[in-house]
Parts: sequence; C-alpha cells; structure tokens
Amino acid sequence: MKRKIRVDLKKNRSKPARDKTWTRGFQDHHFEEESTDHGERVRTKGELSRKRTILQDSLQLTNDSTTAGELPAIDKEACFPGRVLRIHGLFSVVETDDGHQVGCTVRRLLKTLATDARNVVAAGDRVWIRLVKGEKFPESTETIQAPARAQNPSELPFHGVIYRIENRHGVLKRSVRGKEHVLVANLDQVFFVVSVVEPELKVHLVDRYLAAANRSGIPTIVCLNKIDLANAGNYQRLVGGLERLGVEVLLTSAKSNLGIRRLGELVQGKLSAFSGQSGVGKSSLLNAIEPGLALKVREVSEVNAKGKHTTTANDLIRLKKGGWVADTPGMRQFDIWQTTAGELEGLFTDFRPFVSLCVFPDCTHTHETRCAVRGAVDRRLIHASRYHSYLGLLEGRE
Ligand SMILES: Nc1nc2c(ncn2[C@@H]2O[C@H](COP(=O)(O)OP(=O)(O)O)[C@@H](O)[C@H]2O)c(=O)[nH]1
Ligand SMILES: [Mg+2]
Ligand SMILES: [Zn+2]
Repeated sequence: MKRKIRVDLKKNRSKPARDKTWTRGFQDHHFEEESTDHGERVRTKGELSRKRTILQDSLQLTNDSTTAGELPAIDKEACFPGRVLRIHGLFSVVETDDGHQVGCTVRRLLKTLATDARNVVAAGDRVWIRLVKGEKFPESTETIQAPARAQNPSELPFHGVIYRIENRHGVLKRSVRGKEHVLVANLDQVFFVVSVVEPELKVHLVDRYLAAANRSGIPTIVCLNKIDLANAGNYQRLVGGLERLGVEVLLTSAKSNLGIRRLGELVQGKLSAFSGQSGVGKSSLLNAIEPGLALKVREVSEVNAKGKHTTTANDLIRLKKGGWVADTPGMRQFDIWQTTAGELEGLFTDFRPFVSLCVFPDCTHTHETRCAVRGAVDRRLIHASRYHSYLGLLEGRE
C-alpha cells in the first residue's frame, strides 16, 4: 500500500519562520514510526542535500468539525439513526441505535458532495439510513443477534442506504498525498498504549503522542502496560510527570489484570481508539476488558488464528456494557509535521509558563541567549527528557 519514495533532505535548517505553515510538499513527507530512532534524527548542518527514504503516510488526530458534505434534509420518520461500524469497499456496516446491523450503500448525492475526501463514510460516523424497499425490522423487542462479524455486508440480515452523515468531531485520519482518509470519526478519547518492556518504553514516543493529542483536543489517556514485567515503583516519576501535565496514566497488565477494571469503566459508553506501537498489548487489553472479544494477539500463530476475528484499524468493536473501541494495528507516526515552531512549543504544556519569558519573541528554545525554557530545564522546572523530545520533534518536522 505505502510507497517508499526518495526525497531531498532540506539542506539547511536555519530558523523556520514563525507562523508559516509548511507547504504541501512538506506535509506529504513523513516518516515511519518504527524508524524514528535512526533515520529521523539525521540533521544536516549546512551540508548539501541528502536523501532519505520516507513513507508517504501519516496519521493525524483532529477535532475539526468536519463533514462529509452538506447535510441533506431527510425524512426522519422514514430513516433510522445508527453508527457505522466498518467499511467493506463500497459497503458499510451500520448498527442502528436499536441494535440491528445493516449492510449499506451510500446515497449518490452524498458521494458527489464529498469530493476531496477519499472516503465518504468512515467508521464511527453517525448516520441516518433507510432500509431497501420491502425490508422491515421485526416488531419483536428482543435484542437482535446480528452475525458477530459477517465477512460480507450482503450476508447481513438487512440492507439499506445511508441518507445522511452527521458532522464529525474527534477524527483520526490518515493523509496520503494530501488526500485525507478518515479512519475513525467521533472519537471521545484516545488511549495511547505503551509497554514498560517488550517493546521497551520510549519516553519520546509518549511525548510525541501527547503533542499530537494536544493539538487535536481529544482527551488522552496513557496506558503503561505489561507492568507485571517490571517494578511499578520505577515508573513513579514518569507517571507523576505525566500527571502534572494533566494526563491520566493507567498502570495496566493484561496478564495480571491490574488496572483493567478502571480501563473498563473509562471505555464504557464512549467511542475510544487504542493506539500505540504493535506488540504493546492493545488487543490483549481489550480482551481483558471483555474476554468475549477474542481479538487476535500477536503470539497466536496464523494457523491457530484461522476463524478468529481479525480487525482492521477501521473496525469499531461494540462493547457489551456500551461503547465502542477501535483496535488499531501498530501505528505509524502521528503527524505533527504541519505545526509551526510556535505551535509546537504550545503543545508542550509544561513549557507554557516560560515561553513568554524568553527574550526573543520568536525564540525556538534551541540556541538563543536568555531563553527562559532552557533556563527552566537547567533549574529542573522542565524535565530534561521533555525538552529533548521537543528538540527531536522540532528537528524531525523537517
Ligand atoms: N507480560 C505481559 N504480556 C503482555 C501483556 N499485554 C500483552 N502481552 C503480550 O504482548 C504480546 C503482544 O500483545 P498484543 O495484544 O498482540 O499487542 P498489540 O500489537 O498492541 O495488539 C502478546 O504476546 C501478549 O501476550 C501484559 O500486560 N503483560
Ligand atoms: Mg493488536
Ligand atoms: Zn526560549
């Protein structure tokens, strides 16, 4: 899917002008998360251009009230409200508010309204549907057991047409060459899952996630998973630091069930995304919350996995106690490349009290004299690792 391309490294960093959003060319050039540690930190100091391999793909969280087009008026008497659970090519699976799963196409009018989006509907969308002629939901009030995971929407008991898509908020999207692809819409919160070991905790990744989440305004919870494999006491300072930033942190173990009850409470009735590197335990945590989900975890061999549910990033999983979760596969890097230097400092909430004290109003907090942010780092008012994450992101933006 993703195409590797070679691009010129910008040859000289010099000082980025403030308030200048990066041009299209830049926005399209992003790195792959797993390679952050090597490729990305390369910084040319006044050398001629170098090449680097990048992937034209990035993830973004936004809270813009985006819409798939104007909202056409509909006859609410003839339509049913529901939520899109997943997309299968031109079809989508919608679950009506009263629990029926319906395989739906999209009304042509909606497609013509949404010209610059790659997909008209996305998982998480609130929609109004009409059943195809002649189909009716049964009168009985007992809960309908739709096929747990029909492979093909045509196998579903009901068929319909999406007539209207409500405005979105809390969007996780992927942009590929300037075209946006909404992965999940209407997110209430995002869980960033990291593991203390296997894979090793990377604090700069946490800072990166938080910056991306801060930018979107979507509430964020950090899960420090696999705590059974480590001494929780070693993480007190990290947790304290994050809590001072106003971020809720959960110590969890999918293995020993630590923190799972709290996690279960947090997801109840909400639409949540679980994000993080692959292998940190996202699927395991969801299985711990609701064992019936039987999501595939990494150790399950492909042979054993036959017939088990596999999910894609775009699938919403309904929880028994209410709410939905999107179990995303190993995530690529969150996009904060379109930020200006001025915006980036603002995403580091712990820098905020000091930023206005810097002598130069356009201080980038790197080399400038009498920089209050660096002063605060020296006096340990800002944690050194946060400052290093900031520097990494500032350089990485290019
Ligand atoms: N010891 C321990 N192992 C875990 C925990 N959570 C997940 N794992 C293991 O980590 C591996 C990856 O888990 P998985 O849920 O597939 O991670 P995902 O890629 O983030 O969905 C599997 O072998 C799990 O059994 C945990 O809390 N403690
Ligand atoms: Mg998984
Ligand atoms: Zn400064």
